[in-house]
Amino acid sequence: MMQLLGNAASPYVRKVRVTALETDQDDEIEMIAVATSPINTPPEVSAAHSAGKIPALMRPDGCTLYDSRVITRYLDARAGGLLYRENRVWEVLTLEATGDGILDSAVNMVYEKRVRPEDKVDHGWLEAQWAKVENALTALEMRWMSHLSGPIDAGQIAVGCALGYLDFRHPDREWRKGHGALDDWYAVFSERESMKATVPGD
Ligand SMILES: N[C@@H](CCC(=O)N[C@@H](CS)C(=O)NCC(=O)O)C(=O)O
Repeated sequence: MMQLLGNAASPYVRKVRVTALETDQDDEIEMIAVATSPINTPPEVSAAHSAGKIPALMRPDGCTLYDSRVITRYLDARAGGLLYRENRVWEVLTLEATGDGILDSAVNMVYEKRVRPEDKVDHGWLEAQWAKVENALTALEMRWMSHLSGPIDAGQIAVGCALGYLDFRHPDREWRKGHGALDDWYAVFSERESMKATVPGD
């Protein structure tokens, strides 16, 4: 049995769980629930992941894997390689990086508001992070819609988890406004069993 250090609120962990479900490996992974923040790292997380983050996948037959992109690619390789198809792997990886980029900014915003004392929260910095998210949403609509409407892959999973996280933590930002094509795509993608089984919660 493999063990996944994670929790149900982390969008990076969700990428891994969706991948496990889509590749039919969910019953081989047990999730060990842990809470992390940049200023509070449980010892089991520091022991498993050098940067003290989740997800980390502990395997009985090999080294512990991190970060989410490494774990999703490992699980896919184990299942036959359909989510990172060789003939378009650079597109898949770039789309995955686009989804992860949205997450990096969106997660940073949550930490800025949650971890910093209220009088030290930098609102200019928050807006600059959101501008990165907006820029990525526009790039997805301008360049990636035809790829997104193809067969499921790791890039789509990353984008799906990123949009789900915007709904979860930044509903006030209304990401759908001005991004109708992405909204339509997500309405269909979020109905997948793997997405419905991993809706984030605290
Ligand atoms: N690039 C990493 C990001 C992982 C990450 O930032 N996870 C958050 C939870 S959502 C975390 O553990 N944060 C703790 C910290 O920043 O120290 C990945 O894709 O796995």
